[in-house]
Amino acid sequence: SKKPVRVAVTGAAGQIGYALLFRIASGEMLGKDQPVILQLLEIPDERAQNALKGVIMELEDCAFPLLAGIEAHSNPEEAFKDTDYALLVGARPRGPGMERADLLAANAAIFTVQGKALNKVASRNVKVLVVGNPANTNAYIAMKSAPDLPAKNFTAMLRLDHNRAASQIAAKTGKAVGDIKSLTVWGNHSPTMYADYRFATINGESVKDMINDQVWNAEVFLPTVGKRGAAIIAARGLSSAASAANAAIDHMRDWALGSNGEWVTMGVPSNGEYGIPAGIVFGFPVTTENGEYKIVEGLEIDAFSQECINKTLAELQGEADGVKHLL
Ligand code: NAX
Repeated sequence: SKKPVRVAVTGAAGQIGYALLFRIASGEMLGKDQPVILQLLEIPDERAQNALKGVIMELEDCAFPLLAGIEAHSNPEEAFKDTDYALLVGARPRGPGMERADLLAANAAIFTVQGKALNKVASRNVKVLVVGNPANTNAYIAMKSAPDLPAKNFTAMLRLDHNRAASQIAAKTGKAVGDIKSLTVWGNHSPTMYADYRFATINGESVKDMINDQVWNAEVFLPTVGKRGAAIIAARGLSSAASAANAAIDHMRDWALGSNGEWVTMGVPSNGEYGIPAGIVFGFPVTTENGEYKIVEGLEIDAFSQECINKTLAELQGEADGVKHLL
């Protein structure tokens, strides 16, 4: 049987953590033959650490055959020790009256510390997924704080936006969501993201031709996907958790085990593709194989798409400028 791998999860006592850890431990992320050791991080606060203890009791009570160990931590340098995968879910939420700049600064502090800790103690091949918002900029900060690790190992979660886009397209076309191929979401995980179905197909047929309605694209589809998080908060009184955890599983599973030639969306540091400045963590279409992702290149960007990409890029550059002095 395989040697266990180490999976660090931050914010482990939060709502996404509660929807995520059980699926990692059951083998849905890394395969039904891959034992895992969970290295869980929470803030030192007594309530958070107690909640974490409760989650660990429940994990134990599942008696997952693949769960080879569970650790609880309050120090990132211990939580990230030798870790092969790091899911950075914990972040500072926007409090009442908190300005965007304060939010950026609070998260910059968290992700600087965590980036440095990864740099110091994680496996040199660690695969990092940042879920905590602002996810792209937090990934950028962690990456910049970890100069000894390959930049390409730092990614941000755009997969929830991708999956939301797929579900809207399935509803619009009346086709099965699992048959949708070559969909992507460009840019920032925020309402400015650009979900792009121009290249998408269903059973070989073009989705764009099937829908053939640019007004629906611009005025219904994009705002629906972009504001889906807010719609869920309005309905549930809490932000998306199970769907976010599911997207994190999808992202890591595809990265680790491959996408079999299919496109998936990941937020990854640009190497200059599509004119996105190098280093900016941007949602791109990628394919994955042998534990590596590759940005799909050479796609045509029409005027409407360019405008959408420019808008989400401008927002990301604004966020990067906002934390520049902290790095
Ligand atoms: P919760 O508030 O339920 O849980 C967050 C947990 O993180 C808390 O238990 C908190 O104590 C812990 N935490 C805070 N700072 C920490 C630190 N420095 N080290 C370790 N743990 C820390 O939030 P939840 O609903 O689980 O959401 C977590 C994050 O995901 C939020 O930032 C949220 O905005 C973000 N999301 C990102 C999504 C994406 O698609 N990228 C979608 C879903 C979600 O909104």
